[in-house]
Amino acid sequence: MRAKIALEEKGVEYEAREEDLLGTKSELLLSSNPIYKKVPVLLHNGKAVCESSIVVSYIDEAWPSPPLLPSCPYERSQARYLKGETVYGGAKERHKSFGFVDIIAIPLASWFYAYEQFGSFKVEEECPKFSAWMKRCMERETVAKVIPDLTKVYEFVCMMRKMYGFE
Ligand SMILES: N[C@@H](CCC(=O)N[C@@H](CS)C(=O)NCC(=O)O)C(=O)O
Repeated sequence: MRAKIALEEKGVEYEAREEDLLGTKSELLLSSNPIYKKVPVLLHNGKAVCESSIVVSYIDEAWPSPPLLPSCPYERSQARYLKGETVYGGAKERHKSFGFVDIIAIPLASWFYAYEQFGSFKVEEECPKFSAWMKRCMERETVAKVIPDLTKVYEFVCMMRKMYGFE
């Protein structure tokens, strides 16, 4: 999702190949990411780029416009720091426009509807600012195009719960 949103933001055309992560992984995935054997992998000019945040950085450098990271080195460092640290807390307070931190964080939010169903809580009530940020991002065309239907994510979680014997 991170890689796809970044490509959408840049207006780059791409071909997406899905992997059956519960079944047999393709030869292409195994040869492109032989160490971790995980998605996503971005294939560009015959070379493989692995690890989602590295893929997003690569996309930002390979297609510089519009930039996903601020031009000021300090602001860039903060965006990279927030990616791993307080993504949910302060990201939107600091960064006014949609960019790197949002792309890293918003796919995680696609799980929240499912968490609400099982956790008896509402993100909107517990974290109103986070919830407002989530809604704004979800309404963005590039995000809406990529993020799956939240009820499908919920169904997936139900399936996983059954598979791992939580029900
Ligand atoms: N830190 C990695 C995590 C990648 C990852 O966990 N990918 C999962 C799907 S979301 C995967 O390929 N799982 C298959 C497996 O672990 O065998 C990233 O952000 O790219």
